[in-house]
Amino acid sequence: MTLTDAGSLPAEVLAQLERQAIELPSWAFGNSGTRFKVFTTAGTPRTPFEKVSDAAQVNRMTGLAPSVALHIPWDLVDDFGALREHAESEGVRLGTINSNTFQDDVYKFGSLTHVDRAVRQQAIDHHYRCLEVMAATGSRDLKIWLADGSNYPGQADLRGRQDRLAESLQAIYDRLAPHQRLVLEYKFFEPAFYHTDVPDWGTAYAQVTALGEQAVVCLDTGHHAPGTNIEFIVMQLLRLSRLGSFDFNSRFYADDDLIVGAADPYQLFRILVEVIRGGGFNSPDVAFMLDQCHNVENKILGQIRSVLNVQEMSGRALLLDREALAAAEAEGDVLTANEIFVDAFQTDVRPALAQWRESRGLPADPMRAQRESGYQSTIEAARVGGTQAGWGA
Ligand code: RM4
Ligand code: MN
Repeated sequence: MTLTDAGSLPAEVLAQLERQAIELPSWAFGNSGTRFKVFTTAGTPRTPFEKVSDAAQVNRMTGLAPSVALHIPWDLVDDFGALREHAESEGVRLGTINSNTFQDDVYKFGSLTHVDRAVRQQAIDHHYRCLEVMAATGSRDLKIWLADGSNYPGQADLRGRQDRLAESLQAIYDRLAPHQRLVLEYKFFEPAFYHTDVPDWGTAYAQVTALGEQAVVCLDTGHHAPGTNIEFIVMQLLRLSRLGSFDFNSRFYADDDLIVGAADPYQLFRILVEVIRGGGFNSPDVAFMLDQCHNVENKILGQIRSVLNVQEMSGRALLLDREALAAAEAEGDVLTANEIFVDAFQTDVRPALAQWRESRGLPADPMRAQRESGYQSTIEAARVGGTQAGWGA
């Protein structure tokens, strides 16, 4: 089915889509790559200010991306108040602060889990610094992803590391302001190849529940073993009131950080169905974020494509006829239930969304509008001498 005009999308679906907000990662606008090569691109931001400007351009084209996540220390600036004002002047705000304890030599054998108390304290102090940044930026969420792990059996005491992790996280948690949250992100492997200290949702859940109500889990869609039923995890974390945020991206093999919805649109649909089912859609408790790297494609267009993919798939998921589905489920009518589910997934909402965007003063086709805007040629001329931001900076 193709919904050709905005009127064919139910008003309650449009009302939900109107409130949708997807946070962009500052690092998506810097050059990134693989361990083989980081290709440079013309117009790459030279400063966090320019990354924020590029993110604001995505929001201007789509109306979907009102905030930008920062990575510390990649996005350290002398004056975060000035960065905040810059963001506001561009019509966006600063969002989640992501800590980085994976690039200093001292963290070779771990950070918050390290055997050496002094190294653990250094990692804890980095998070205290992030909390200071959050006070200046007005951010609510401190997101922690750890590279901690080991490469060889016997290299590390798994239990000891888990106990130290709990202690370190508690030290950070205890400094949160009442409105702030600690968001713990899991990932099954990489850079460590034998064990990872926060490898799965269960470990993240166990750690955050021990901390208290202000600690929640981040689900990065690229951080599972192939074949994992991610929507089941979404359901479970929502059921347990601990799903704090998403890092959306897609993958074919490992943590590929490709454009969300590019590798498996049906999986994205299934995830969004569970988010809606569990009350996480447009909920302040569940932050929608992208965590992607555009190694070979244009970065601003890559981000526009990404938020549009999430919007389109949200529209389809909101169309799911839940009453009919519940009836078919109750009757044990397997094939009718599956047809109802697949019907929603197969509904093309793109023409209807284009018309709806236009009715709200947004470009009907944000990709085309960006290509025709002249923004890219302007930044390419203005940012000569731009260096790599983020990875390998
Ligand atoms: C990690 C994780 C984090 C991100 C870093 C750059 O794999 O996904 O969310 O901040 O990469
Ligand atoms: Mn992530």
